[in-house]
Amino acid sequence: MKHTDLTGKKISILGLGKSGRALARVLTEKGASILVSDSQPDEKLNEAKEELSDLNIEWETGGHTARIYSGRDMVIISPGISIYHPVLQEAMDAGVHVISEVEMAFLLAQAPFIAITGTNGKSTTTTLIHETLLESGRNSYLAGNIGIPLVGEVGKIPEDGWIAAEISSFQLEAVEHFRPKIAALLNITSDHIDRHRSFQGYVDAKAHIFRVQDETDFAVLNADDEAVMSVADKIKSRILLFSVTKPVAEGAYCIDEGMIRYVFDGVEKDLFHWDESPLRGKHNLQNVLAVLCMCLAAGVDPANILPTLRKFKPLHYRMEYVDEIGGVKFYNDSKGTNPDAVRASLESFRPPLTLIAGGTDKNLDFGWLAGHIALRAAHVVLIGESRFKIEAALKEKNYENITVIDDMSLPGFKESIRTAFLKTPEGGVVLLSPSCASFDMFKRAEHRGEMFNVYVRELKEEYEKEV
Ligand code: UMA
Repeated sequence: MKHTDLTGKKISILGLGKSGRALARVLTEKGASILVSDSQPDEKLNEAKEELSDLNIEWETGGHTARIYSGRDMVIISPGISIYHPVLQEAMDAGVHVISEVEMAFLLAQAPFIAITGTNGKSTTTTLIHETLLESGRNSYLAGNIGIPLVGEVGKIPEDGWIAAEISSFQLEAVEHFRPKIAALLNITSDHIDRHRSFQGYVDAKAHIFRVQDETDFAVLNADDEAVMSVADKIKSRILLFSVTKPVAEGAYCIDEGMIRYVFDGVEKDLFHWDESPLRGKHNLQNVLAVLCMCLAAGVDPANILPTLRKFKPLHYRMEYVDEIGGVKFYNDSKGTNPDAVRASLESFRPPLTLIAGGTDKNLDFGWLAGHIALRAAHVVLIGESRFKIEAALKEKNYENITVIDDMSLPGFKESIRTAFLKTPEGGVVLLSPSCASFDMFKRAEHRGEMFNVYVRELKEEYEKEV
């Protein structure tokens, strides 16, 4: 049983996005004395100020100073703040405890966690296990990196429920006791190298999800992914594997997109043929196999998976079909923020396809992706900070069908969509799948997705007036 008495504790909260605001509210209710600190100037924090106006808390804006740790018992960081931030190093040197929002959520939770991480497929898989648990009559609550801070939810979840938690590598940087009953690592490909300093740093952060587990817990691993399997040796919990290429000792597999089978506690069984699922693509099959492993670990009848898949609606801005203009279909994959996500999205279409890509550079290497783009895209429209880096990678592959949009304002984004439309013949597809973060031009990936849909619809109205 965890015991977290926060009464009278002096706690600083860094970052006043969704996580920081949820932390401020929950911890104030628990009797802690709170200082909130954000790097943005006061005038940019009106929304946070208004939302927290009923709380008696101290404020520091325009940067983080020694105030965040002087005389404090603990510092809690939002996911967007790196553990390498100099002020946090100072805090730790001064002996002040620094933890992440997820760690605090774990300490406050009564219910067990099913935690899902990986470079791609996290939101879909977390939503699928959540909906499968509900389908089977269990209590489940969806939260985490999917957009709902865990710390604001865990207090509402009874002991007999499950917390279906999407967990990012950022959230795993400052965890100590975080121990999911079931933890899944779906895949690891290059992403967030700017934050974790190297690919190995990124893999190490992901592996934290298993660190405190013991043999009574479960780890769900993608047997086909080398980087995922590189962490298997250190895992102490019971491992369930999933594979789309080979049978596994314990877990789930499906070879050549045929029959889905599972092996668990000495029982080997066929579940359903992948053809029966409305979801398509190898990446979705992998997500479903991971869900199957999680069902086995949670003691949930896997027969609940197929009815769940049949009701499942694709998530916003993940290969979302937007509209059709003059025989050209528009797809919004604004959440395709790294090379492997874009590869998977490109493979879902046959040419002619025009790709809109680019955004904030996360120090990623686009060389490998450029090869895939050259094979699949008839034209590429490049936007944002990373436009010249992607252009150079494409030119390395002797690919020349490129338009670079230099205007990094919203009208520039609209122009990129119009250009992509003009470059695409009837029967073709325009795909926004940026392979980059969005902060150079937008508030976040959702904002980029929302604006894409708005501009596609405006373009449609303009087009219909003209013809
Ligand atoms: N800030 C500072 N100091 C800094 C940096 C930022 O004070 O050095 C402040 C900013 O001024 C801002 C606040 O921190 O006011 C933002 O905090 P945040 O970036 O942690 O944002 P939240 O709104 O709390 O959202 C976070 C996750 N954001 C990130 O990981 C960047 C959300 O994931 C998550 O949904 C939410 O918590 C709830 O758990 C978003 C994301 O982009 C979707 N995740 C990455 C991804 O999926 O690739 C990991």
